[in-house]
Amino acid sequence: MDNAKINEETSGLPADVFNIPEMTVMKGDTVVIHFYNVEPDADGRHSFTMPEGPYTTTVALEGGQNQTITFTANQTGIFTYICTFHTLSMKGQLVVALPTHDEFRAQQRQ
Ligand SMILES: [Cu+2]
Repeated sequence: MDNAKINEETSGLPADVFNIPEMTVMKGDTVVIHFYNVEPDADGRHSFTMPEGPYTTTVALEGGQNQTITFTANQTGIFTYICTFHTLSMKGQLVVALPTHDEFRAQQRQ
């Protein structure tokens, strides 16, 4: 549902940031992250890394590559994601919230 694109060409953001620094999903959601490394050179590496918790993962890409990361958000909480190559500037948070009653009912109907 969310793009964790790094797109310094069009976003106007300084280099080496996630252009989505916070993602909020509901418990039970299937989370699909389209991770693009838009660096022009292959050696401009970035990763999408969740270093701990139930969604621990790391995907490292060279410039120009992209990869889709999919998981089920079955535990609530706030989980940090980083780029292991730029730990100071590339950080974000995944918020997994409890659905409201109406959202829960909508989920059950899917
Ligand atoms: Cu990076």
